[in-house]
Amino acid sequence: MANKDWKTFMIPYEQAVEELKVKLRAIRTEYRRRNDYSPIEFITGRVKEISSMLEKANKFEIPHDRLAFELEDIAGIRIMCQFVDDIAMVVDILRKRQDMEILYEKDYITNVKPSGYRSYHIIIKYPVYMAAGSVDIIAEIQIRTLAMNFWAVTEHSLNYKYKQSIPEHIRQKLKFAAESAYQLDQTMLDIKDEIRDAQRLFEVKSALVSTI
Ligand code: 0O2
Repeated sequence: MANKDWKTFMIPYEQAVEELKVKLRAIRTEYRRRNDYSPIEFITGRVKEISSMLEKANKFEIPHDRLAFELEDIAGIRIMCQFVDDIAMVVDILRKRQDMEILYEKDYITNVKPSGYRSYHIIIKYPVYMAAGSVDIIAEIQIRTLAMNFWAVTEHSLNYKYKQSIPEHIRQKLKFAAESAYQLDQTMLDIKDEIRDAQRLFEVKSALVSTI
């Protein structure tokens, strides 16, 4: 397929990512407007680079006409939460939605990956309304804490640097760091109520200052 055709192939994925970011950010806005605690801290989204999509297709010998079915993260959304138990709240919110169908879920928090990776993945089917009609696309939503995200983003960049072959001594450090991030999440969970009270007070103070 020519580069121009790949760009056309990506249009519904780009639209899906934009729509999902708006819709999911609206959940956070709603909680905030009601002065309630939001289980969503922030959201990012991206479409896979055409080059890395083709690299993955090559690696797993996926024919190009099967990519839309077999590559589930061409459209990817990441939801970051402050606390581990926020993840279950976000999953519940997503399970109730009518605008997407959950195909399956992967719990890499209970089933930690050998690398140390923790995250909750939901694979969805999402309809995108294009000029010619609707197209169902597959997208991946990753839900994780800020600590899990810090670890994953760092490990991802090291994997990129070392072309997927991170030296053993660094790999060991990363595993240790993953456990430290997990411990941090557990400790923060223990004092969640204290932290939430403090954040509420801080928000009231900031609002007062901004009106002066
Ligand atoms: P990118 O650049 O983020 O798009 P498999 O790898 O075959 O076991 P599968 O089906 O490809 O599994 O998907 P998986 O592992 O459920 O989820 C794939 C995505 O999850 C990855 O996409 C990463 O975003 C993230 N992920 C999974 N494992 C790890 C890990 O060990 N470290 C980090 N940092 N991220 C991970 P891509 O395409 O690999 O990368």
